[in-house]
Amino acid sequence: MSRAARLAIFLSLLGVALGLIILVVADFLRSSPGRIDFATGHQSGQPVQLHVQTVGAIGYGVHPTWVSYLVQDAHGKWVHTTLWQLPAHTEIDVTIDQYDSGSALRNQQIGLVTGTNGGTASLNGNPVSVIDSNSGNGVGHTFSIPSLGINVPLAGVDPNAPNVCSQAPCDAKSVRNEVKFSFTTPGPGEYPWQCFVPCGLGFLYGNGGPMQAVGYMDGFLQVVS
Ligand SMILES: [Cu+2]
Repeated sequence: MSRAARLAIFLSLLGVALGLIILVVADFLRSSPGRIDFATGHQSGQPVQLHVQTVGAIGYGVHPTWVSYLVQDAHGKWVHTTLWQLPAHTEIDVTIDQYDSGSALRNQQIGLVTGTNGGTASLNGNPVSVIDSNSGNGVGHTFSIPSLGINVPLAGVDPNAPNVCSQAPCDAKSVRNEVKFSFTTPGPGEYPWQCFVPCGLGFLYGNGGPMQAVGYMDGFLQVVS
């Protein structure tokens, strides 16, 4: 092989490698979630209304089949992020619209509601302190902030309902469970939150993919003074 031919092969391989690197970086930048700011302009002493939803498949973006959380911004728009900036020492009134089906929990402990104001949550208007995932439609996800001792199990919807949501953002036309609770933010800091149900279908023990990805089943409360 001539020197020119070898050089041509080398350069074309280099081109392919550079192209792949650019694709990976672009994919990373595109998938990096933004942040919703609930702290700026917040009136001291007023509770913050935090409205989130969980979906069985986000339906768009780089991982359309992944389970995910979404959050509603101040203008009512559903945003695909799990990074929330919140004011310190403030009551956060959370509403979670859970649109995903569920299963029996591997660990019954995470069927308990813990760490919320009053130690309780409401499920479709009824107070609950524990969900028995071995009956009904099981538990689909949890909303848990381990460093604050907060855990709220989210009961699954009937997977055979005629109106199961298949594309986010979901709305009241789809079958859902409405979970409400309040908690109080501590002082400033970064507090990781996550789901503890191994809901990453298709990944080892269900714990990969969306379970390990900020923006899907993990996030941060960025509490500011
Ligand atoms: Cu989950």
